[in-house]
Amino acid sequence: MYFTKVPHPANFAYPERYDPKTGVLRVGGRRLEATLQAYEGGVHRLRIEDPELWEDGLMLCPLTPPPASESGMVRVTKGFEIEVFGVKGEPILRSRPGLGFGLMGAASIFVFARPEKARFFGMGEKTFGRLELSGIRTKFWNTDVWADFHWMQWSSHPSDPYYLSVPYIVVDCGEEFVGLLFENACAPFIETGAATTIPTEHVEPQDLLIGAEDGLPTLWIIIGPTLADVTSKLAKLVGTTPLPPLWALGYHQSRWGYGGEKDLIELDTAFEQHRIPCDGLWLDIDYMEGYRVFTYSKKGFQKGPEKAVKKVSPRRVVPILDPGVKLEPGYPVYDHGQKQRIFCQNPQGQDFVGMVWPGRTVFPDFTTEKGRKWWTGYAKEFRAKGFAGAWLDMNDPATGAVDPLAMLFRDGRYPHRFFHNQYALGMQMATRDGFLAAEPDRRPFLLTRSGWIGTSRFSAVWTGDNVSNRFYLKGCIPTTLNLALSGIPFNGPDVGGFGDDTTEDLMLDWVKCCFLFPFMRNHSVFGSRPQEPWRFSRRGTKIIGHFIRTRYRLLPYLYNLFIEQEEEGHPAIRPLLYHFADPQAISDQFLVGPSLLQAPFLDGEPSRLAVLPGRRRWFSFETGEWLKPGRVRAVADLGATPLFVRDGSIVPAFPDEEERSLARVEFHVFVDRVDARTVYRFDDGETYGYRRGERSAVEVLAKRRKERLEVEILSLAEGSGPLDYSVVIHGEPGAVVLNGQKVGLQRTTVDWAGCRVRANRLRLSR
Ligand code: MIG
Repeated sequence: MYFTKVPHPANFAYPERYDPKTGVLRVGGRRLEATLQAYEGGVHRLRIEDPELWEDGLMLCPLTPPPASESGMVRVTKGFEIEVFGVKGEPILRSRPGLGFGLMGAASIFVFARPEKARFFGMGEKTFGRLELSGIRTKFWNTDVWADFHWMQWSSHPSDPYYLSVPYIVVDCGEEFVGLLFENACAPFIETGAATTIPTEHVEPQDLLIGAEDGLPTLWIIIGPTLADVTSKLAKLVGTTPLPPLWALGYHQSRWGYGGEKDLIELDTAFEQHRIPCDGLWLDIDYMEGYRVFTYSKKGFQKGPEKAVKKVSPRRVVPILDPGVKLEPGYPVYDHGQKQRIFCQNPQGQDFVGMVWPGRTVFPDFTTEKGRKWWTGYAKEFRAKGFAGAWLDMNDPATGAVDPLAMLFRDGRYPHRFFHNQYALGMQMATRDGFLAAEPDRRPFLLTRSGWIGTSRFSAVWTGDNVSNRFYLKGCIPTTLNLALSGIPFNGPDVGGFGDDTTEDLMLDWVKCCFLFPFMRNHSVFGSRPQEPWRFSRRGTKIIGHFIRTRYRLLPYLYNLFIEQEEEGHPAIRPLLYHFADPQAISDQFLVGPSLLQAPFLDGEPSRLAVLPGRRRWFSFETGEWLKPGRVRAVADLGATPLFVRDGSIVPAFPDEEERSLARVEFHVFVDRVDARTVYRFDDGETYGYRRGERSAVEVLAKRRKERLEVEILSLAEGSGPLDYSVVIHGEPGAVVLNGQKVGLQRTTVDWAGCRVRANRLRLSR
């Protein structure tokens, strides 16, 4: 498998004839059939079929398009050129003339002329270090980065491809956006204008190429007026992320080396002592007996894992699960799988063998129903031990130094390339089923390393093995943002860095960068400098603790963003471009929901510029002032970070970081010149009750009327009971009226960014 080379368009044959009425398309002497289907809201599917060449139905997780529609915004001309029209009826993207679709053996390609001034985003999980993705040639092939690339490469340079693949690109065509999702798992590739990585004297046309080595070419085309619109439609198509349990949005502590009860208790005690909240305690491979999946080390758990889990409750324990099964007759999991013939085979019809942690290893075939069911049974038992989550590692699949191409699927009938990228997805599906079988009314929580289109329905994602350095700290923002734009909203990096020793400076910057990321977990490799929050100077520990506590205070806001995500497909973390014009496609700032803006320090610089986008003012949490939009210079401060809130916002927060009931919140009102409205929703944070109507909703309105601020709070639904609230006003209001009654104010201070700012709490007589 070549990672960085893609076929040249000149090696493909292009349409000779096309009959739009029958769909018959002749390319390179073959008779193909093209179907273009439009769906409501600007979603389209273009599919080219030839049953002799490509098999249909090889996707483990089918997509869910909106209802079909008669009228579409995509046209295929007689010469089989694809024309994409914008919402205003203008053509915004079209094939390079004559090159609408190309065929080379079983390989396929779509060649689009790059629209003038086009910008590109998405591409799933990439580490190019920038949000905008012009001039990139990339493949989509899940890799085990540390094993597949040299350390000189991954230690501080982009490695590509990466762990998780989503062959998706969103084209900013100027006024409108087009999302292109290539639903084909056979090593697809995308090129966004001639890449500059390999020197050549020839200037190639700036085309946008999308293709694959093999497999049914299915191209989804999503059109919308804004990035937000296209992203939400993509998310619904691939599947939004089901609302996670509240605890999963908390802080997580992991380290390679945590292996049993003793570690869990030590962590529990230390977090308690330092008064730092932490909901997830993670166990890496040492908790198993000799790295055998679904076993529990006798040394680590003298009284069994159930007891240990109970001891650290209500913190949750999340152990790792590797897909590889030790090849060892006598080990029940192996024997059972062997007997049922659920392992992947090699071309000789034997079980394919890789070399991973337990030594010689065989691999469950998650692409078959039978293989998944088999795994589900074990996952169910695992959940029943009390583990509230599972951490799915090595599902790229990692085979160590063994070439995975000899790993075949479905009784050896399918070459590796058809399912390589879907392997992790199958593991996620099977594990989630097991969790639900054991606890049908608890929302499962899974974290995975690799993944594919549809992973969003089953699992959160961490961005794999990074390194404790500034390259990875800086890169984590664009990586997470582009993942979120690619339909993988619940993701985050190893905070502090996995490989190498972190430093106090780096750790503080990392925590300040990621304390509001969708997923926040501190994880590090064995043998590296320990990096739990208390492993730093007293001041450092205090600062880390402060930002973790702030995350906890803001959980009601984050949780509501995840509710919106499940329903509408908007990710919690967003690039500035999501809501504002952003000509620079800023990679070192981001929005958390519509209201919060962060511009963290990433490079140890003494000061930095932050762009405050849009036309409204922004409240600075460092100074307590309202700032005009535009550029501001922020000065580095060890204990603080630039955090801004948009005028016209209401942010629900917990009254303190120990609170876990979503029925008790403070509404923080940020109204300078713009009125604000929000609907806060809550439920038990744990079960599927919310799908049965057990959810409450409260509408909050805040209007500035001259010197007076009018706040209205109305209950819209009480399926999860009434809300106990208070109100905090930021900025300096004159009088405040709440639900028509004048109310008194009480001075208070609020500290979210490492600085105390003055605020006013309403005196509520209740
Ligand atoms: O070969 O389980 O990315 O987070 O700590 C390494 C040990 C296997 C790779 C994961 C990492 C985890 C490690 N795993």
